[in-house]
Amino acid sequence: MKIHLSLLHPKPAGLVLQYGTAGFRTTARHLDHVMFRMGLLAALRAKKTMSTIGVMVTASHNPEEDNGVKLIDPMGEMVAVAWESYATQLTNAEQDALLTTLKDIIKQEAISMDKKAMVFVGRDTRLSSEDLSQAVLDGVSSLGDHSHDFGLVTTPQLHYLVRCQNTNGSYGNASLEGYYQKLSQAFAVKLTTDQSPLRIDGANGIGALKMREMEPFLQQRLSFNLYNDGTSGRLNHLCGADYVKVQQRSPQGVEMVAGERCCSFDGDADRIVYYYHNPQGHFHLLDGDKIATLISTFIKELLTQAGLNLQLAVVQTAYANGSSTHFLQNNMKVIVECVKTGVKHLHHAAQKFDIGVYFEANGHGTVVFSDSAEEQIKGLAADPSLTEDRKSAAQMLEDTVNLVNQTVGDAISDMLLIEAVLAVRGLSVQQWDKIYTDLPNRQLKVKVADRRAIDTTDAERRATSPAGLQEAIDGIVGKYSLSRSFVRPSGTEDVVRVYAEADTQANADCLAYEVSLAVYHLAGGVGEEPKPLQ
Ligand code: NG1
Ligand code: ZN
Repeated sequence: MKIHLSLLHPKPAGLVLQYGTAGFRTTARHLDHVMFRMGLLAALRAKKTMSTIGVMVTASHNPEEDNGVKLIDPMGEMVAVAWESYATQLTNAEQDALLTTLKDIIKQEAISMDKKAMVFVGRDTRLSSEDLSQAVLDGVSSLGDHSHDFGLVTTPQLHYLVRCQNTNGSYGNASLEGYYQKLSQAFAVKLTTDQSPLRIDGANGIGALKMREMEPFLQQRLSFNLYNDGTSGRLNHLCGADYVKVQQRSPQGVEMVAGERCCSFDGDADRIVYYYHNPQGHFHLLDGDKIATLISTFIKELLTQAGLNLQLAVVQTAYANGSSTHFLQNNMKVIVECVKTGVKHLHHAAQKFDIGVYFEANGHGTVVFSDSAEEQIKGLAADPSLTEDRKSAAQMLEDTVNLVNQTVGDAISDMLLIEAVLAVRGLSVQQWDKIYTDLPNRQLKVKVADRRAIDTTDAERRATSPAGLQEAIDGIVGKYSLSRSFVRPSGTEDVVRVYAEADTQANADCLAYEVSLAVYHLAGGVGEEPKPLQ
């Protein structure tokens, strides 16, 4: 064990970081030692699981100056929760305690150190990502293990690569070419000729680069124009899925034409939202909830048409628009589950069903199929005795299985699926939008001295501490109609998030403001007091 190499990636004394909603995420200046140590941990996890493990260097939708790291488990999922605490322990161990901490983990997990491990590493387009991913590679090699550096990839591409590698190619070929081939073959739809080109906002990140790479594979089956492709603008700055969702406006750098559909990726291309301007120039957002509704309706209809009896569920978080939950439960009659924020929670909940569609309102989501569901779909699609109607539904379901990246939310794969559904169903973006009407909503952030002062329960919909906060929120919510509000500490930023929805935008804004004020006063707000929104 060449642990002395860790001295080349020293930990700033006293710095404490937490493995949050999506790994470690903070200013890039504080991450060199974290990356080295995540290289160590990934190698241990690879030995433990006797599989290839992934390490992705990215801070997703955060500003360019930040960076972060996520670990990927053998089937392309987020790393097991128990290992998140090892990640935190290893990251926070002071330099002289590193070896002991490492040995403790090896002992606790009874890891046999004689077999060589393999770690796949990828990174986004941030300036800091190249050096930081080198630190990961150094971590892996200091334990004498092997790594494969895939360089610039989207987060979901690395998840895909890891799964392919660990399933001996049955999920696809473990190369970027394999990814492009798999998706473009499944995207077999002939798009209707009246579809205007899709406008894609690449957030000046990796997604734009990878769309360019994929273009030849699609062979003009999808007509699109790329904006914010990273050639001039700054990553995630006034653009990208998070900006569009939170600001509820179109990004800079995209030419908006009334009625034409646009979509935005986030900085590592694991999120996507759609939007358009109506003829009056009003912005309309189609977020993760609208996407989940479109996809689950499509799958449900295909299941009926194919005569397949499979249980379909949609998994959401507290951020899902109340209208979407209502529509899914009451109109579509599908099972809806609400879980805590964070993809790992959604992913695990979705895996309990034959087919689980999960989306965060911010546009991170995918569909997961159980092995048995996949077998039944494939079996039916290959059955020569089927009627044309059932056969075509079964084949479309099979294409859907192949088109989705089942490991994690994937902007490129989600986009292709959405485009396919719109084309097959002959839906315009406006018709899709009309499936249900969102309740006006607002998301705000409040700075507090210590966001851990807030504890929540009931899938984060109620606060259990500090004392009096939930009662205050209940009181405020009671003043508005069709209203709902909740608060929770962010797992990726040093803030408390406030969400509110109500009958009008003005009321949603007032409600969000009043609740922010309550958080500020009852949970140790710092800096300026929240101000009313205009
Ligand atoms: P936090 O900062 O814990 O709210 C945000 C998103 C999550 C998830 C993670 C990881 C919201 C409200 N929260 O988490 O849904 O996507 O980032 O990227 O969108
Ligand atoms: Zn992301």
